[in-house]
Amino acid sequence: QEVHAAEFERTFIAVKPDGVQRGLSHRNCGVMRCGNHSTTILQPPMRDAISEIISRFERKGYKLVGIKVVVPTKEFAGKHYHALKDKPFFNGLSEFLSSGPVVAMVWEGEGVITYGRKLIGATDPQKSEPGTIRGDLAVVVGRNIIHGSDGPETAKDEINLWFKPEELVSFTSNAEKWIY
Ligand code: RTP
Repeated sequence: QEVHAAEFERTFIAVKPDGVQRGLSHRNCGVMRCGNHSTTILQPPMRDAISEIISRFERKGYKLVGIKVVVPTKEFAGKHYHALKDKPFFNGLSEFLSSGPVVAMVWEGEGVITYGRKLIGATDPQKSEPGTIRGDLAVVVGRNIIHGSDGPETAKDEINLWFKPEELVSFTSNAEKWIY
């Protein structure tokens, strides 16, 4: 089946500050001593939130077409979550999203918006199935480590909000004819 990259849909995925910090935090680091040197080593469960998320999308067959690390302002975070502006947790949520680095990504592929949400799992990690990103890696709703667009319109809006067109690439990977 011949499919053109241009036909594929795109979604906005973000590793939120909790997911990023889970990976970079020195809270649980170990120290290895070697002669006069002491080296900090991140313990395996703490170093892999970003790579784990990327690899789950990659393994499925989706394609990364944009990625950057940003610390959004609270105002920007508020724009991102504008649909939730009447919720009691809106202020805290915007503050939280702007509290540290976020890994912003655009993923491309057939069904990536809906299936991406499946990979992510239910909003509340207590309700996400094991095997999903939140089910496997998160515990509470306020720290559910990842965001994914919930439909074609939000995907378009969120991609436009976070990325300039020139920050996204369009390419056909060699693997594609074995995926589609
Ligand atoms: P996201 O937009 O982050 O992918 O999450 P979602 O669609 O699964 O959930 P949504 O209802 O859009 O909520 C956005 C984020 O708000 C936080 N939240 N906190 N009761 C609460 O304290 C509460 N409910 C939602 C979560 O971080 C959720 O991902």
